[in-house]
Amino acid sequence: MNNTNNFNINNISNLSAGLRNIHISSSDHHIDSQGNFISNNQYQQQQQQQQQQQQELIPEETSELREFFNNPTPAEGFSLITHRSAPNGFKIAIILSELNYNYRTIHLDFNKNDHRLPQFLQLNPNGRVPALIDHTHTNSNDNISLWESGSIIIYLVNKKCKEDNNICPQIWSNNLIEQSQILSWLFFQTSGHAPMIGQALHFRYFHSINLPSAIDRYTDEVRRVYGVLEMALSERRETLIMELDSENAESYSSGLTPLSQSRYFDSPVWLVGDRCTIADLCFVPWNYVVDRIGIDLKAEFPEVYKWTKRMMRRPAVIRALTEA
Ligand SMILES: N[C@@H](CCC(=O)N[C@@H](CS)C(=O)NCC(=O)O)C(=O)O
Repeated sequence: MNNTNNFNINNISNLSAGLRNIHISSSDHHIDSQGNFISNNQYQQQQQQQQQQQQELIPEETSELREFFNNPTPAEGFSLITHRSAPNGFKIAIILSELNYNYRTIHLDFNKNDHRLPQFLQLNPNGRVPALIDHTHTNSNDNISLWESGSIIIYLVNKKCKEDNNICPQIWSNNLIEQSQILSWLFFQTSGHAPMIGQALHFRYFHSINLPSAIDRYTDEVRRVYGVLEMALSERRETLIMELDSENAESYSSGLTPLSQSRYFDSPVWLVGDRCTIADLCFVPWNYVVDRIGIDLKAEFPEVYKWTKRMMRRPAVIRALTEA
């Protein structure tokens, strides 16, 4: 593991590589897929042509997803339908991997309109990734299909809990209060964190015209969200230091000694309880790409940075980010 600012880990590049292929726009020019500068007008014409081409499904087109639907092989475990650069798909890969579930990944190709295939829309009426198929239901011939990353995560941890005679996996809880706290962060991630980064990326790299006010609005909102996380993690840090470093507690609370001098300043802290849960893990893939919208976690949100780095060292997370 490399300790650099942007969490470089050998081969954890599917996500980043996908995002790095996007076209970078500025006020009066764009860069096309061959790396040439083109004007706004040319860019808009290209976009219109692409959109027209995408209106129709091309039946003879081949793709991983079409292959998957056309030749259903006897499946075991789970099938995760995602995209090579979709952070929401990596979220599910991380949880599957943390729970030691077997899964295979099918990559959908938006350029081939895979997301409009009727078979895919049956799995996910929203036509987005991820979608997950659970092939493990022995008492039913039907595979269970799931969509919406938050809902899929809750399904997986509850399923594991049931399989293990109601012993919950470490990343979940069977305590109602803790569950509700975990779910608050999970819902916050899916409704307030991911979509804002998605919009910031869109207006920065994909939108047909340059709209600085939209870029600023979404980037500022992402910063606000990271402020919420930074505050929560800093509070956990303070509580941890006051508890474990009790002989110096007075000096810390009077401000004589900065908390950063505590030997517990780099100890793990988590959003809920004293262990890593789905509340924390769901943020990882998005934290990994946020530098693309000009946010430097290390400099601006140091607790978020330490927390993310710690999660990215987990073997299950490394497996998911390199294999999914
Ligand atoms: N709320 C959904 C969001 C799904 C979503 O928007 N996924 C992105 C990839 S991370 C996608 O499919 N984007 C394609 C598009 O917007 O056309 C979830 O959490 O599953």
